[in-house]
Amino acid sequence: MRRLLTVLALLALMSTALIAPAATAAPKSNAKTFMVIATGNQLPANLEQQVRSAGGTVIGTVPQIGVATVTSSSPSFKANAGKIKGVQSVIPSGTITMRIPVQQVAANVGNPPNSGSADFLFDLQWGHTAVGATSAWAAGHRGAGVRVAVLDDGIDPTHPDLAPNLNVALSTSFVPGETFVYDQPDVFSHGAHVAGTIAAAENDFGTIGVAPDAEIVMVKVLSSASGSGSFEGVAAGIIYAADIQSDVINMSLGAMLQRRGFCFEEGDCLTAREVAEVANMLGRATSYAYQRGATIITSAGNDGMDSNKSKDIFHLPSDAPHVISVSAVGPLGWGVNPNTNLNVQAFYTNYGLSTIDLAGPGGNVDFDLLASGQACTVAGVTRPCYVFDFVFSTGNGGWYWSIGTSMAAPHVSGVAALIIGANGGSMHPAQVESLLRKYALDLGKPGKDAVFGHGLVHVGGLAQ
Ligand SMILES: [Ca+2]
Ligand SMILES: [Ca+2]
Repeated sequence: MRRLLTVLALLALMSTALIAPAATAAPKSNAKTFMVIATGNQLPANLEQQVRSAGGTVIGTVPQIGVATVTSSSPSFKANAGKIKGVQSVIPSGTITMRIPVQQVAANVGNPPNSGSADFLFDLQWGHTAVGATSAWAAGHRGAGVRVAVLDDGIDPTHPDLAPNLNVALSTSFVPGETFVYDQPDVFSHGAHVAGTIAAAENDFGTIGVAPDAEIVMVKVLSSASGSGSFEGVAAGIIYAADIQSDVINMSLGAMLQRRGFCFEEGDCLTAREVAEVANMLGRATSYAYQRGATIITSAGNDGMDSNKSKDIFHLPSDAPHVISVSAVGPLGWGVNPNTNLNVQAFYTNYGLSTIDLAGPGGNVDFDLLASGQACTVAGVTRPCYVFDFVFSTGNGGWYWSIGTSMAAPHVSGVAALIIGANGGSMHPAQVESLLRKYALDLGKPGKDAVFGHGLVHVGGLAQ
């Protein structure tokens, strides 16, 4: 019963974060925000003036894909703006939770004073063993010359593990009123965790990323406080990342949407046709980035669902074109037995034959171990044993453990950075994906399958 309750508690935690739009929307002012989507990738000439005539004000544009953000308090704005020549649709804008940690545990640990240990916390990072990272490092591949844009909720730019590889000048924010810095007092910066898995520095301190010499650019598209973002903000972030010539774009974020319609946190709802327009807009952004040479890697989501089973649901941005969608695996009891299988399908991961491309280490929960209360000590750190099956990485001013497909995707981004680095720092995304598939370890059913896609991401092929 206790185990069942724990499972239910976790699932409840997930589902409240996931499915329903918040019932208590923010107080409404008269002004509403809209996405104006052009017929093609080009915004109509003198759009600002035409929007003004329709009763609105342009507050932002993504001209590369023909998208503008507009506010208006006129009840007839939507109908009027829809008549502007070259405008395909005018749809309500809003935010939706796209940062979905399944569970996280803070870690008040650090390099013991005078321990003499190099990157002491590396020994908690079983994900590196799963993907074979050290074999690539030994062969000289460390991601040098590779730029990875991390679209997320911000970062701690002063963290000793992150600062060496963070490009502060290029880091930016598409969240109104927030800088690229994680601005909350807690340690749980999702963006810092993801960035550290990709490229925490090897500096005799803390943790190490899969590609410890890669460059990180933080592109904030989710609010640090709420984990919410807008679809046009994500699209703008993708375009920005492409325009600064990012080699890899990591998006450990997303939302499961119903094709027949859904509502934003602010209360405005989209029709089926408008949901399709949102998907179309994100597809324009991912296609733009792909054509400019970015390998795009996203988390498949934590709903524990076979996304091929229901035709009414899909996950964005992982189901957008040219995106590598990553499911999650993890051990069950690594703290008890360091030789345990690291590649068990995670209980929360989404899966689906046509949606999953690769699997990555995202962490798992052994519910029996959790219920037992047993404590383990790994690398001098003592915690309940089940915690060690989580992914350990950097946070805001420290480190923490977390699980989710959000943790799996950055392992793939790190491996992609190693592959691109080994090719001199540049590679066509189709070629990157081809090598990711080639080097992956086939798990489960032989060949491509619904849970692991083409297999568990791995760098073994690079080291040969
Ligand atoms: Ca380090
Ligand atoms: Ca397989």
